[in-house]
Amino acid sequence: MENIERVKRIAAIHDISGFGKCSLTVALPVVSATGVECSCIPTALLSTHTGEFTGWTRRDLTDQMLPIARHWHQLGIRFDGVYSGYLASPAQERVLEEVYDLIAGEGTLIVCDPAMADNGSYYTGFGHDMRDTFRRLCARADVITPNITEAALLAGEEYRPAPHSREYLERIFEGLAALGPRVIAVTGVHDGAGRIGTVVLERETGRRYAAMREELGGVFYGTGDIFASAFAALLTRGACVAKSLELASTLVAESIGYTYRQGTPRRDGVAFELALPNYVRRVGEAFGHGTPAGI
Ligand code: PXL
Repeated sequence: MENIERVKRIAAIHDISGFGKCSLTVALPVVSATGVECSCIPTALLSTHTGEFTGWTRRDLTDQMLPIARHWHQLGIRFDGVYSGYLASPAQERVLEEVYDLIAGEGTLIVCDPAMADNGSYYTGFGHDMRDTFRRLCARADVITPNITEAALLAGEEYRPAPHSREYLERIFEGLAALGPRVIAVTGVHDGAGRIGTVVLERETGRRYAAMREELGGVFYGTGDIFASAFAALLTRGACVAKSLELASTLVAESIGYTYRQGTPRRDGVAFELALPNYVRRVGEAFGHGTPAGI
């Protein structure tokens, strides 16, 4: 037998929005494209995401989450990563805690994307109780990936539109670090020089990393989910924080680039499908194409 890398496995816990390319419809392809297996526990089923669409259908799947996790536990399935995002309600916090107890062992990377707000406001149907829920869930996570609105809410800071000063970011990172995660990635940061991107604090080393690119203006739906899916999968597969940030950010930037040039409606999501081939190639190079000599 050839000595090749074992395929790592992630449990993605998100809603499935049938149209609009976010949450599970993004996590499944992006995690797979990273060379990581993606199992999923849907938190809710919607016809579309809730941003800029009206009239969407929605079914809360809280009652399915624990039975799924119990079945996996009975089967002895092990997970290298558990990556959660959009929850149907604050009541899913307790369910998620139990899911962690059932499927996350020692060495399982817990990634929490506190998907609850953007551009200074909560998503439809959410309020401060969701912020309190995510504060507790982020305390249990190794890695968190809030956007700047979510980061300000979690850190107890006021939301400020762009640009984001160094001193404002410092206060936000301090507040998030107090919650306890090892790696904090804040997306949607504007540097005041026409650039937008992600700033990461790795607490063990105190190192900060930033991936900033020219801003194209406006809102691109689903980009936070693309970033978090790639970042979670790269870290779970074993890449370092710097490489994970670089690869995940490039995937997001290229997806936005294709969408911008195509001029498709923003609410429909970004054309990440066109950016995936390059992403897969870069991931392959980074990991030595599955040989044990990767990063
Ligand atoms: O992309 C985050 C997200 C996920 N799921 C649902 C959403 C949103 C953002 O609006 O509405 C259902």
